[in-house]
Amino acid sequence: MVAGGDIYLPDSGVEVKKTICAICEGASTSCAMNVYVRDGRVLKVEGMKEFPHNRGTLCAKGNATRQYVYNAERLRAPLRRTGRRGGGFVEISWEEAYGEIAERLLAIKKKHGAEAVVFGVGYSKWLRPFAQRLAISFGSPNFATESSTCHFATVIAARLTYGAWGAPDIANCRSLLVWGRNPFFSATPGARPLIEAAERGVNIVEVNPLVTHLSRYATLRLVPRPGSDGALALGLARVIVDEGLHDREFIDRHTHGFTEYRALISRFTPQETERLSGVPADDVVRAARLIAGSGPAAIMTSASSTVHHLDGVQNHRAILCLSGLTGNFDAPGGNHVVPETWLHVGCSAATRQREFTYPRPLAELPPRVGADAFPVWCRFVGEAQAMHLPQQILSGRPYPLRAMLAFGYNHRMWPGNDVFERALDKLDFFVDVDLFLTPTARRADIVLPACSSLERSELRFYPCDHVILTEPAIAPLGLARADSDIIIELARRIAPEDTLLGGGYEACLDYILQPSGLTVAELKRHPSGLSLGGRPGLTAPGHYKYRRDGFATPTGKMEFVSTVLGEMGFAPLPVATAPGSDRDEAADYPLMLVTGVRLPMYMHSRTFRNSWNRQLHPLPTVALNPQTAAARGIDDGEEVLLRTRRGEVRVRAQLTGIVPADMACIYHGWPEIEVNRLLHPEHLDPISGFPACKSLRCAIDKAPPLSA
Ligand SMILES: Nc1nc2c(c(=O)[nH]1)N[C@H]1C(S)=C(S)[C@@H](COP(=O)(O)OP(=O)(O)OC[C@H]3O[C@@H](n4cnc5c(=O)[nH]c(N)nc54)[C@H](O)[C@@H]3O)O[C@H]1N2
Ligand SMILES: Nc1nc2c(c(=O)[nH]1)N[C@H]1C(S)=C(S)[C@@H](COP(=O)(O)OP(=O)(O)OC[C@H]3O[C@@H](n4cnc5c(=O)[nH]c(N)nc54)[C@H](O)[C@@H]3O)O[C@H]1N2
Ligand SMILES: [Mo]
Repeated sequence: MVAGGDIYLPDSGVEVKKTICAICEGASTSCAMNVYVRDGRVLKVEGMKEFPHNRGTLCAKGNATRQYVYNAERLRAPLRRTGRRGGGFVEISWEEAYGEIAERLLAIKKKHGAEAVVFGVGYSKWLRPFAQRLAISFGSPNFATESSTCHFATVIAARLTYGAWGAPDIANCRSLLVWGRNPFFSATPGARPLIEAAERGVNIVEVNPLVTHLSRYATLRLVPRPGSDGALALGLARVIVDEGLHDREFIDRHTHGFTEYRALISRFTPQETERLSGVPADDVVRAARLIAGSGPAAIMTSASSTVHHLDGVQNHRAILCLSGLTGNFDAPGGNHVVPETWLHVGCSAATRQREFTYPRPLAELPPRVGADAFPVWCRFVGEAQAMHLPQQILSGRPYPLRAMLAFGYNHRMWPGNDVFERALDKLDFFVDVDLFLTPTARRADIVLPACSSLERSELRFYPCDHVILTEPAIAPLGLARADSDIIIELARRIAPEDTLLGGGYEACLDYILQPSGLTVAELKRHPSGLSLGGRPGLTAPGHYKYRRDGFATPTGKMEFVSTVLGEMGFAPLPVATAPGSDRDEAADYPLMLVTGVRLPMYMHSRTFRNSWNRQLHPLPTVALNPQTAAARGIDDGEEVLLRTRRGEVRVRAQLTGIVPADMACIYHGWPEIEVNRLLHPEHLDPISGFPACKSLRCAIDKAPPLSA
C-alpha cells in the first residue's frame, strides 16, 4: 500500500496521524492534515482529503510544518533571567518555574489587588477561554489579547447595527460584495468557494485599493482610497434608494432611523462619492445595481482592513447597513446569523463557551484597562482594550499594573511598539510562554516553552458543521508543554478554588461540550473529525430570526441610527468621512500608506524562520506603483527610506502595478524592520480603540548610502 504517493506503509514503521495545522489557526483556517510519523519524528505532512474544510489542501505555511516544528530556535526548557532585562537566561525546572510564578503573582495580588496582574494572549486563539478563565478565577478583569486590533471592531459595528454578527452565505448568494478581503492570501480554504461562486455566475464586486487574485473573478472592481470605505458605502446606499432597490417592507417594519439615514446618504451623490473615495461615479452606480438588483446579496468583510482607521467602526457600520437596506440580513444568500459555538466559529452545535470563559461576571471585578477611554468597547467586548495597556503601565493610572502573564505575546505588532517595550520593562514581573525566544520573550523574567499543535490536543469546530478533537501526533519537543496544561497547573496554584479548571483539560472540554451532546470520548473515536449534520439534538439556526425575536439592539430593530452611540456621545449615524489619519500632511507626506497587508507565505511574525517560506519573498519590501517610483528615480529592488511623521524604515522597493500611484503598501510581520514604529500609538478609533494601521501618510525617497 502506498500512502501520499511516495511512502510505503507496510513494515515501514510509519504511522499516519490526524491533526490540524495551527500555524495560522483561526475561524477560517486551521486546516486538517495527515502527519507521517516514524520513530516519533514527522517525515512529511499533507492535507487531509476527507476533511470538508480544506479538502486535502495545505498552503505554503502548512507545507513547511516540519521547518516550524523542528526549528532550531524552538524553546526546549523553562528559562529564568540571570541579569538585566533582555540579557541572559538559565534553564530551570518546571517545578521551579511554577513555584516562582505562583509566589510572585500571589504576592502582587496581596499587595496591589488581582487587577494589577494582566493576562495576555497574542494571536493564538485556541487557549484563550482557558487563559481568560484563569484570569477571572484569580480575580483580574485584565485579560488582553491581540483582538484589541483585530476582528472585534467589526463585531462592535455589527452589534451596534443588528445586535449580532452575520456571516456571508456564499453558497446561496447571487451577488457578493468582497470588501477589503483577500482570502487567496489570508485564508486559503476560503478562496475556493469564491471561485465556485464566480463559476456559478454570482456577481462579485471587489472593493480593494489593490489588485488581488480575486480581481480576475470579479464582475466589477471598485478601487477606493484606503479608509474612504464608509463614504463609498454611503454613496452606494444613495443609488440603491434613488433607484428604488431598497427593501421597503423590511425598512418599515424592522429598522430604526431610516429617515435620518436617508438624509445622510442624500449628500453622497455619485459625484461626491467619487470625490471622497476616488471611485468613478459610473462605477458607483453600476455596483449599486449589481448588488441590490440581482439578490440575494452577501457581504464578505475583513477582520481588519475596514476598521484599521480612525473612524473604523463607522466605516464598517456604513458597509454593514447595505445588508439591511436591501433586506439581506439573516436572509438565505445574505448575511446569516449563526450563534458562536467555540472560538469565533458558529455552527449548529451549542457549547458552554461563555459559562466556561466567565466563571464570574466581569461586572463583579474592578474596571478593565481601557474602561474609561473606550466605553463602547467595554459594553460589547468582554476583554480589556489592550491598546491602552502600555499607557496604564507607564502612568499607573487609574491604578497600577505590576505583572503580566503572557501567552505568545508579540509587542512588536502594536503601533508605537517602542512605548510598549518601555512599559514591559517597567513591570515588576513578566512571564511569556512561546514556542520561540522572541524579542518579547527576551524581555521576560521567566520564559516557558509551548508545544506546537502537533504536540498537543485541540478542539475545533468548522462553519461547514464539522468538529475535530486532535490528539498529539508527536511527543513535545524537549520539555515543552501545552499552554492548556500550563494554565491548568497554574490554576491549581493561584486559583485553587476553581476546581473545574484544576480538574484538567479533558474535564474542561466535557463541561464545555455538554449542550452539544458531544463528549471527549466520542470525539476521540473519530480522529478525522465528525460531521454534525443530522445529529439528534442539534439544530440549524434558521433564517429571519428577527421576525420572531426582534434584533438584540435597544430598539429591537436594525439601527441605522444607533441608540448606544448616541447615548455615549458619538455620532449615531454611520458618518465616515476620514480619508486618512493625518489629513493635513499631504504636502510633506504625499502617499497613503497601508501597513499589514498579508502575504500568503507569512503568518504575522511566525513563518519567517522557515526557509521554504523565506525563499518565496526573502526581503522586506514596500510595494510601489512604477509611476510613483519613476517620479523619485527609484528602481525595482532598490533601497528606499519610508518616512511618516513618527518614524522611518529602510526597505526595498518592489515595483508593481497592483498598487495605485498615490499609495504605498508595506507587508506584515518582518523581523528586520519595525513597521509599527511608523504608527502613532494614540491614533485610535475612539469607539473601538483600534489603531489606524491602514491610513497614514508617508513619504518615500531613495535611501541615502549607509555610512560605514
Ligand atoms: N498568510 C496570512 N494569512 C493571514 C494572516 C497573516 O498574517 N498571513 N493574518 C490573519 C489575520 S490576524 C487577519 S486579521 C486576516 C486579514 O485578512 P484579510 O483582510 O483578507 O487580509 P489583508 O491582507 O489584511 O487585507 C485584505 C485586503 O484589504 C485591502 N485593504 C487595505 N486597506 C484597505 C482599505 O482601507 N479599504 C479597503 N476596502 N481595502 C483595504 C488590502 O489591499 C488587501 O488586499 O488574515 C489572517 N490570515
Ligand atoms: N502595522 C500593523 N500592525 C498590525 C496589523 C496590521 O495590519 N498593521 N495587524 C494586527 C492584527 S489584525 C493582528 S491579528 C496582530 C497579529 O498578532 P500577533 O500577536 O503579533 O501575532 P503572532 O506574531 O503570530 O503571534 C504572537 C506570538 O505567538 C506565538 N505562538 C504561536 N503559537 C502559539 C501557541 O500555541 N502558544 C503560545 N504560547 N504561543 C504561540 C508566536 O511564536 C508569536 O511569538 O497584528 C496586528 N498588528
Ligand atoms: Mo488579525
